[in-house]
Formats: sequence, structure tokens, C-alpha cells
Amino acid sequence: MTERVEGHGGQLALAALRAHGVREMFTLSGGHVFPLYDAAHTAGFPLYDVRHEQSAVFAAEAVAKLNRRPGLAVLTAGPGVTNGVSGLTSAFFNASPVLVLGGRAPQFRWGSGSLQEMDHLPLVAPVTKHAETVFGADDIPRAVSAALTTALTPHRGPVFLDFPLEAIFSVGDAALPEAVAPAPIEADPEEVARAAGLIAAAHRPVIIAGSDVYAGDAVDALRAAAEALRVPVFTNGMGRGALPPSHPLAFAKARRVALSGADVVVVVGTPLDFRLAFGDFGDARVVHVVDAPSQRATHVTPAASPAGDLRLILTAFAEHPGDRVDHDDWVARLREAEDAAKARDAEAMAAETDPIRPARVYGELRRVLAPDAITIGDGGDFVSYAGKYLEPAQPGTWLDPGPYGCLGTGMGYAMGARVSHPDRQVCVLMGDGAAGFSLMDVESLVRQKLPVVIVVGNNGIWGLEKHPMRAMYGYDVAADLQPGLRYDKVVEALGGAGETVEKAGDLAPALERAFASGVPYLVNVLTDPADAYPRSSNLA
Ligand SMILES: Cc1ncc(C[n+]2csc(CCOP(=O)(O)OP(=O)(O)O)c2C)c(N)n1
Ligand SMILES: [Mg+2]
Repeated sequence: MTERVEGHGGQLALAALRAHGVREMFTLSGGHVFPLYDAAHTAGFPLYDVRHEQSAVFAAEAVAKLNRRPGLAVLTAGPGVTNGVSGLTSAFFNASPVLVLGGRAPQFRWGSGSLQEMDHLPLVAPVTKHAETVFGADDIPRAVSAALTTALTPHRGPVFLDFPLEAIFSVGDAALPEAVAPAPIEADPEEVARAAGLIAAAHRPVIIAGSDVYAGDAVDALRAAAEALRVPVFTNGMGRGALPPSHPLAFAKARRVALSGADVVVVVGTPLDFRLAFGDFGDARVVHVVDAPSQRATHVTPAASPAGDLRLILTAFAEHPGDRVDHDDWVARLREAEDAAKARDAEAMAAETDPIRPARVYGELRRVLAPDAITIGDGGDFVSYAGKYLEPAQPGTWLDPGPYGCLGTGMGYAMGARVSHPDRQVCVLMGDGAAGFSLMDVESLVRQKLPVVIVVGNNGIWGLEKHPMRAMYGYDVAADLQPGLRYDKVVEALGGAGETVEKAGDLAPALERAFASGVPYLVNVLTDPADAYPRSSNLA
């Protein structure tokens, strides 16, 4: 029998949110959405507030990415919603199931010039899977439930609803739709078999696995497929850690050798975008495995592109009945390149330079981070180094901004991670430039007792822009920040703690103090501004 719910608009929304596994709300106060707060407060539903709406959406996105369940941000009408647009767009690029509920000026006097009266839909429609205004309280459970189903259906992504003032404040009653998990999309079996055949017949195959493999709960199937067909695996985004670094088929450093030497490149659960040379790997044939037909590339034509539930497709690869070509030489060649690169990295990560180079920061961090630590990258070069030197040991532990590349995710992602995993280390790796976007939200973390460690690579510049601009023009503008700025003092002033580190030998004790402190703690590492992340190819 269908359950019925009654109450004001906020309560009607909350009933549908809970039915779909939403467990917390991120927000910044605004009168237009008070009924949602009232519903949460009265029901004891966790509510976290922030100092800028983008942090609320980023926090919701972190919850969605880490836990594979919907994340919720509630934004007040007008500026609340517009401040959330970069967060929504990041979630759209990342296929993260985020629901943003917006307030909205009253409908009954629309056009008369109410406070913050604007139609949000044209603004958010291009960066959401669904955007809708819900005009009556009775319609709220249906709309929330349908929006969440859409968000969770592969290819996943954000959805947006707004409620005119009178809709959310009035009382209604309605049926609560049952939350049904989306049925898996079955890929065309012939396309799957053709893809598996191509991989099995390859002499030098490579798999690159991305975020949708984790989002689609296909990590075990990926491993089974890689082992059965004996294919070396590289990862990006939330795919990182899908195979433990010790696995004989797990690779990270030998990417260039792999992609320039491969005869078949299998890209799973990530687009053929700039991070993957737009899907152009020379003579190699490309197999692109996507979680929905909409994700097939239109700018290149892969040799095969099965579209559907990734777990089912990868399991079918694992069970491929035909012979496979022996790849042992190829795997050994890549292992040799990987080991050589690892030895070079180890040297860089131990280097005793003055000023400190970013590599050393990661060398020290690797010693203190637990295997299940959540690491978050928000910055330019400093974060590229994090990608290079940190090796996530488990899937679902690495949060980068994804292909939208939006600076400012740091404190929002940290909040979402801390709320999701109260017992784990949460460590934000931040450029000093990136720090400017969200550091005020340390106040939100302090006040709500959400400790995280922030390591700032403080080179006094927008490094990823300054170095390229100099290379291009011989000079640079708009690329300098104050050198040696005490970002640790900012965190201290906001109620947290921190310290500045100038000598490599002081890094380890500082990081230990940070993780033991139990408060938001910023380790402000003064790094070498002359150090530029080497970007010699678009495979970086
Ligand atoms: C919201 C946003 N604004 C601007 C950029 C362009 N951008 C990319 S990297 C970067 C420099 C980042 O500097 P910092 O955080 O200090 O890291 P560093 O490169 O110095 O290590 C900038 C400005 C962006 N990606 N996102
Ligand atoms: Mg910088």
C-alpha cells in the first residue's frame, strides 16, 4: 500500500528525501527555505550550514561521490541559487547525484518585483539532468522522488527543484512514491562480445578506469575483467584505488609508455576528454565502455562502445569465453617503466631542498596517511603533484574537482567527507590561490566540530597560470599572491589551529600535530615558487 504523508512543504519534501536515502542537508540560511529547516530540525535530521552556497553544493557532491547516494543542498532564492551554479556544474561534469532544492519568490505575485524574484530554471537547466518549479505542496513528494530517481539513473547527475514561497509554506498531503532503484541498463550483448574479443585479441591492451566504475559499484567487476584478460589498469578520478597499488595489474606512472605503445585502449566509465588525449591514442584501437548511450563519444568513433550497466559489462568481459593473446611481455615492460618511475619519484619525495618542493610534502604525507584516508585536491600545480605522488589504496578515497576543474571545492568537499566518514583522516591539499575561495568555511567546520587537516602548498603564486604565461609571453600578470602569507593564522582566527613550515625536516612533526589536533588544522608549507609541474603533453 502506498504511504501517505502530510504536513507543510518542508515536511513533504523531507519524507521523499529520506525515502531515497538522503541523510543530511547542507545549506546557508534564507527565509525562502525555512520550512525545509523546520522539517529537518523537528525530525532530528542532520543539517550543516556554510558561509558560501558553493560550499553547500560541493559538500553535497562529496557525499554523493564518496557514498554513491544522493547529496542534498538547500539554497535560498536568487543569490543563494546563483552562488551554487559552479557547484551544480561540477556535479554535472562529474555525474554526481546531487539534488539542489531552491527557494523561489511567491508565484501569486510573480512579476510584481518580490525580493530575489528570478526564474532559476533557464540558468540551471543546461547543467542539470532535470530542473523544475513545483507549484503546489501536494506535488512536492512526487517531484522530489522523481528528481532523485533521475539523479541516480546512469548516467547520473545533478537535479534542481525550486518551490515558490506559498508552495513550500503551505500544508498538503500526498502519496509518498516508493523509492525504486533504477533498473540496470543492459548493454547490447553483441557490442559487449565484440569489445571483449578486441581486448582478448590485443597484444598490448590497456584499461583506463574512471569515476563511473566506482559510482556504478563496478570495482570488483573491473578487477575480475582485468585479471581474466590480464590487462594493465590505469585509473583517474574516483576510479583511483580501484585496484590496490600492490596489485600486479595496477599501474599509475607508466601511462605514457602504455598509451604510446598500446594496440587496444579500453576506457571505462570516463569520457574521452582532454585528460585522455580526446580519445586519440595513435594507431591503437579504442574501446569505450560507458554507463549510458548518452555518454558515447561523438568526436571520435571507437572500435566498440558498449553502453550500459558497467558491472554487467565488465563481468561479461571477465567471462569472455574465447582465447586471449599472451600479454606477459607487455605487462613486464610496463612494470619495468613503472618501477623506474617509482624510483625517480621516491628520490624527489625524499629531497631535502630549501625552499621545500611539493614532492617532499607528499613524501611526508604518505607516511602519515592511513589507507582509508580521504584526500581532497583543490589547487593547481600543488594538486597535480598530489595526483602524481599520492596513491589511493582504496577506491572512494580520492576527491578531485573533475574535468570542470573548478577551484574552491576544498572546504565543501572536506565537510562532505568528514560528515560521511567521522572516523577517518580527511586531508585537503590546497594551493594558496585555491585557499582564497573557501577558507572562510573553516569557521563552519570549527563551529560544527568537523575537524579536517588542510595542507597548503604556499608558493605565493597562481602557479599553474604564472608559469605557462611566462613561457608564452615572457612576462606574467595577475598571477602573484602575497608570498609567505600566514594562512595558518587565518584558520587560527576562525577557531582552528595551524602552523607554518619552512624547512623540509619540520614537515613530519607538523603533520603529526595536525592529525592529532582534533580541530581544523592548517599546515602552511612555504614551497618553491620556481618549481613548475612539468606538462609536456596533454596526457598529464
Ligand atoms: C574557479 C576557477 N578560477 C580560475 C581557474 C584557473 N586556474 C586553474 S589553476 C589556477 C592556479 C591555482 O593556483 P594555486 O591554487 O595557488 O595552486 P598552484 O598552481 O600555485 O600550486 C587557476 C587560477 C580555475 N580552474 N577555477
Ligand atoms: Mg599557488
